[in-house]
Amino acid sequence: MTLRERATGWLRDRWPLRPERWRSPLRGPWLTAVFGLVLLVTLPIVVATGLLSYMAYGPQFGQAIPGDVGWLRLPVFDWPTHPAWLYQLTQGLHVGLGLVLVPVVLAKLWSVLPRLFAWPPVRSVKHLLERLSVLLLVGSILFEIGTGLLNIQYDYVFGFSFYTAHYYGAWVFIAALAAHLVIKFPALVAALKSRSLRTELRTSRADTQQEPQDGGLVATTPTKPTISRRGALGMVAGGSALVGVLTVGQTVGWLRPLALLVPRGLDPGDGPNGFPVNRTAAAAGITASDIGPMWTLQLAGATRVALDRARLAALPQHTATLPVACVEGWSTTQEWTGVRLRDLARLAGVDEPTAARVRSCERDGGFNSAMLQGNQVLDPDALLALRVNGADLSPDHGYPARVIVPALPGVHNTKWVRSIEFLA
Ligand SMILES: Nc1nc2c(c(=O)[nH]1)N[C@H]1C(S)=C(S)[C@@H](COP(=O)(O)O)O[C@H]1N2
Ligand SMILES: [Mo]
Repeated sequence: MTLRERATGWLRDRWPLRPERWRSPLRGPWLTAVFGLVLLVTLPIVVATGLLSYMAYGPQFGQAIPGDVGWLRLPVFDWPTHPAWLYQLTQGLHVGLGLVLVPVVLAKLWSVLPRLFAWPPVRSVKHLLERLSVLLLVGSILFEIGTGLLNIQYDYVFGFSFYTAHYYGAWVFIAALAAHLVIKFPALVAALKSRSLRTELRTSRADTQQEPQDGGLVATTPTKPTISRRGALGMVAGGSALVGVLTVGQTVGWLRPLALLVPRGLDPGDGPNGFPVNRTAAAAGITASDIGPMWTLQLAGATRVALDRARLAALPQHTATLPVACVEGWSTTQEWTGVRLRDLARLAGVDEPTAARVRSCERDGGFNSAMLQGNQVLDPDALLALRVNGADLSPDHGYPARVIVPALPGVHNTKWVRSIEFLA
């Protein structure tokens, strides 16, 4: 034996994660491929809806984050106003599906642990490249899950912009996933064909046998199975179902008591204004005098107009049932009444606005202004709402007046509106 062989042999025997340590008889290419197939079908939906959310924020106005993404720029289009639940659907899918898939991602990682910690870590240049792509893949998905989870819990522990990090992290993940697919697709197909799902779902623990040795995933010194493959798949599916049940209440109102993961409390109170509040008037620094009897709405366009609340309430009113759909995944659909934005544009002398800038009474902070596209101003259901569910807006929901536009990301439905400037 050469010195080199002896040295690597010595290291290998002392490597705490050496192959003999992974002893589950369930690990094997087929099980890994089943988890892989589930993720292959679903993760692209999470990625696509995430990128759509970026588009919905209005990158053409520089109000999507990060603002300048260089050659990663996506095609610019006006985010539609129909169907009104479009952003509720895309963002609900992004956050909801992202959460539901966490158990599957963890199971997939568990299934390939022996390979992640294989010894020697690198055998050839090709092997090195393959391992680098896996490192980026695993690193980026854990990063996206971690930042996403922290964000929906409003826990900005990290010292960087969530949006910027989550956006670039997504592109690392997209690139690594593409490379992984090119490398692994033939193995995925072969592994899926190697066993029948139906048979596995009928196999008890006592009858559970290892997959044939593959020189990687399948244990060389297996223990007896403590669970069948059917049981393992059921456990992962059950974990996903549990997360799903704890999540749907974010959108489906009557299931809200089950939404244990929502950070803003389970009970938004009752009455016409009894629905979730993202930022309260107090948290936004809105004072009683900001929204008291002296409040007026300032309109600007071809002319300037100031309207107090009584004059606004005397204008033709329109009612529409529309969701507030927050980027953090929760949404709530209510019946809003107020003045059409296009009527206000006309009052300001702009019949065909190409955009509008809405400002709130807040002194500073990221939420005190939002740009709307022309189609978002002109939609017949786009409102400056004064009332919700038949009652005046509460201060927390934006009294004296708030914007509510179909399919608009929640954050741009500005509350406590002070001024609207219509651009021609
Ligand atoms: N002026 C102002 N408008 C705002 C906000 C804010 O903080 N300030 N929060 C936005 C966000 S992020 C969301 S999701 C919705 C929530 O509306 P709600 O609190 O009435 O449910 O309001 C939006 N409008
Ligand atoms: Mo939001």
